Amino acid sequence: MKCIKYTLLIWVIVFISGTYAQKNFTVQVANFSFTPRDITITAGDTVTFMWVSGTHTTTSDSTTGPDAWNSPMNSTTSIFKVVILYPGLHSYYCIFHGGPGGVGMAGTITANQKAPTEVRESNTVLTYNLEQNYPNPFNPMTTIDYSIPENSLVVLKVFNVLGEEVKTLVNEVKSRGRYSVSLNASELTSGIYYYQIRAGNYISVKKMTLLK
Ligand SMILES: [Cu+2]
Repeated sequence: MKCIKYTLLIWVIVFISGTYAQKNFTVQVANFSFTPRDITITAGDTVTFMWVSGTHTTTSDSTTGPDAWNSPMNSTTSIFKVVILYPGLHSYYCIFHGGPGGVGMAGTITANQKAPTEVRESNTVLTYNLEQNYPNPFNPMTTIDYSIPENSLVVLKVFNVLGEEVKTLVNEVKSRGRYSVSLNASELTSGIYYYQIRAGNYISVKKMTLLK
């Protein structure tokens, strides 16, 4: 019984640590600017608007529902945090010094969809390993599996035949485990591509074919 409990506990911990780590972005609100003005985040991340000077608002009515917000920004309300839940473009502006058209004090938050990365196995013996994508050839979706035996910074990138980087699929510290990451190549042209993983001292490259 005890053993079953511990096994479950390990699975739960691995599951939680394998999910996307939420990040926080800060935008400074001053006379008469948002800095940085345009940011790119992942849906689920938090954006903190930090008051610097003047009297402003940070307002978004570009979406209806939880991602629309309106907050006064003056010295008494100096920090406003919003969790961006939905992928897409979220325009924001200051009511006093700008407007929804992007005139004056206005900016954008581009929220990308969370990468569907997940831990598949964990309590088995693991080595650093990059597996062949499947299906291959593919159009436009394919899956790449990899495993890491210890917590590591994992960088997984896609390159074209000229060695130019075309996509970053993973760039974060991952806990020990086996992972699956999807590649959507809908905006790439047919041809041979390479995907490379760097984790710890491990580097591996594999070839794949996009056939449209
Ligand atoms: Cu303003």
